[in-house]
Amino acid sequence: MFSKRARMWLGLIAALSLLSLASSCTKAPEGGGEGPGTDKGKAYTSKGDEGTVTGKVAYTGAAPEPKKIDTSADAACTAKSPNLTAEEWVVKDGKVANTYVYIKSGTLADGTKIGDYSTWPNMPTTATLDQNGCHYKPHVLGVVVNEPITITNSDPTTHNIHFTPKNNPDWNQSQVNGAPPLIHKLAVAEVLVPVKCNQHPWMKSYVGVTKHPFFAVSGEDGSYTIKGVPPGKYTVVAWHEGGPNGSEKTMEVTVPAKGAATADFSFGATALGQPSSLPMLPAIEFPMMSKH
Ligand SMILES: [Cu+2]
Repeated sequence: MFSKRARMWLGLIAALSLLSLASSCTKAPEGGGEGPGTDKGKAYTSKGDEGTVTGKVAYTGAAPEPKKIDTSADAACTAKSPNLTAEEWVVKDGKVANTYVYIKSGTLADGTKIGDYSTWPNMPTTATLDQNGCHYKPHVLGVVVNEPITITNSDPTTHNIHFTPKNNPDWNQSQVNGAPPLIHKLAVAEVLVPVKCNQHPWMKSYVGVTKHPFFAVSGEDGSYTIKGVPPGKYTVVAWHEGGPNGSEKTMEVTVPAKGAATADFSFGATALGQPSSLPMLPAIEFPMMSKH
């Protein structure tokens, strides 16, 4: 009888240990490739006290004039977009559109890091990149890792969309007039991925890829809002294209419970926000720069 009870206990212990093993295995799904939020990391549960980061992006000084694009290489482009201009700087009344603003890092009020999490409430599930009038709409797009980007061709011509990332695989696909949409996903966080068109060298777009949904792109009035941010202290970065890697401004903010933090940025001559730290290279690295 005793041995029967002992065997029962042994069986129970074995079953319990198997159960705990199984649950610990399902806690952290590996692989990070099946869809948004499957990357390794914790899931954030809303506490109902989330706030926002909001602000405006300005241009100080005289904004560069938009350059006219010569579309004569493709008559279909010229016909549809006779007055196409470069979107490197879209400035209206001193406010800058197309600036990608995101939370780069930070610590939540409970001491955890924003990078500890890979699943957040309200992760975006779909984004669209349209080729329309021989330019990309939108010009700057934010997505989360593995979010499907639907690429459409609204033009009576062939485009060849070409993602040129550093951390993700290179990807380029031809899309003829009337072809069904293409779907592309980026599995690794990267700010930002340049996108070009192999048919039309002037076509450019930038896609920011993050593990969290805390990003926004400034509108024509320069404003942006990042919602659902847990209370905490964060480094907010405003990225704007230009040069080989774009230019960044950073700012530290504190998001209060159910409150808003303001982070205004400016580009141009005198700028708000700290320029991101550039490595000080010794002069010997650039002998051609020394004066003779
Ligand atoms: Cu094109």
